[in-house]
Amino acid sequence: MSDYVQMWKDLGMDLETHDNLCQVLPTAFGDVYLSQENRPEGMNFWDFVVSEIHGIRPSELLEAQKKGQKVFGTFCVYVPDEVVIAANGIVTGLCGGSQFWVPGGEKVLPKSTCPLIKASVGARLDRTCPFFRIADMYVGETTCDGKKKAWEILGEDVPMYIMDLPQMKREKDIQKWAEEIAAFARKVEEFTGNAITPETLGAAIHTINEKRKALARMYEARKSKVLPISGKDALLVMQIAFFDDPVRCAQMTNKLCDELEQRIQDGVSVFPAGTKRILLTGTPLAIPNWKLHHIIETSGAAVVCEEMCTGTRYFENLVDESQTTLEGQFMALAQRYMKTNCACFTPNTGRIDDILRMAKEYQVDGVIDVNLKFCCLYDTEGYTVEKALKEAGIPVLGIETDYTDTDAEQLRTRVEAFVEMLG
Ligand code: BJ8
Repeated sequence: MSDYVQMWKDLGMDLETHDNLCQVLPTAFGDVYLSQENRPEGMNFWDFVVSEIHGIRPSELLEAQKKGQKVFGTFCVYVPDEVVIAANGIVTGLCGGSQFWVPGGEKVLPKSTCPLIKASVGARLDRTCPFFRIADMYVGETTCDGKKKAWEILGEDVPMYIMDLPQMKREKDIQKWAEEIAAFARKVEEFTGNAITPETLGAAIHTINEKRKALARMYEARKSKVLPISGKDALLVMQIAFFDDPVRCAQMTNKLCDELEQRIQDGVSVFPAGTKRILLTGTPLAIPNWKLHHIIETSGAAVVCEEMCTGTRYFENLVDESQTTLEGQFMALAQRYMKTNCACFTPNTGRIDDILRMAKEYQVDGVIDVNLKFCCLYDTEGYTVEKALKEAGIPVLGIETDYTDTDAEQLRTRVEAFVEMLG
């Protein structure tokens, strides 16, 4: 990635500290990813993107900015990309998934904040992530308390717009979310200088639906008894999907899926027959958080599905494309986004239904409920999740972890015992 040094300098990044990240990432990626056997050839694209993660996409974003496009950084799957794209803007994910950024976040946040928030704030304030430097505006949302307060700190440093997400799913809440999306659209129009019309919003809705369909197709392949792709590889595709151009992302995912479907037909599996199938549920796994997948898949099991925002919550449910007015489209967006089941909602029974449904669809042997340390929402909801699974006779293991490696061996012991218990 050394070709990008000048770009990072121009972005005002702390090059010395950033160098440390550039040194450890390839080794971590090699250990976790390149050690796998029989990977689909279609993964070459995603490997390439990771190898250039702080170079290739950031330089594309800078080129787009030179042509007048605005870049919006987001942290949550409730923020509708479609609205930004309709105004010729670009969306990039900004969640931090590495311990590398956590100490930077702890300079301003309580230590008892979840690592995802600490890493995101640290990446910005320590100037060690180009995406955080490039985004012209950040879009936050009122999901959890930690994030709400973090926006106030980030807002001192960068233009910040916050969407007020309802915490219940009554008719009036969906209506309120449609109004919130309409207000966001006005802000985006003002910030980009481009009008959003039913035509541009309709086209953007179609683009993002196509990306959702491609990701859903990859997950469909993971339902097969013949597993054509590892959980680690599928996770990588999901993580990059938050950063990549949506049209290219759909194209490359569909290309990968052609190969996966062929593999299923030919009986080519990346795991031996009888490998235990695990559904992961819980808090998101932002790039480069590959810790739990790696532990599970080197402990005799395979991750076949993630009921997470870096998983099914990102692509399930399409937006109705038949609306022809902005009002109708904002409501269609609100209806689709409010079908996402995050623990910040009460009640959140839809998530329990999803988990039970997915356990069947993906033919899982057991579920691991993973919670990022200090995420009170998912930690508390773990009670309901685990109770429902036990009642359904599905083995479940609850895990709490962070981005450090200090608990890796302890986690491995627990995961191995769980897999063994699955028989
Ligand atoms: S829709 S999961 S992306 S809010 S893990 S920061 S909740 S303390 S990330 Fe999330 Fe949107 Fe929900 Fe998904 Fe807070 Fe919990 Fe941390 Fe979290």
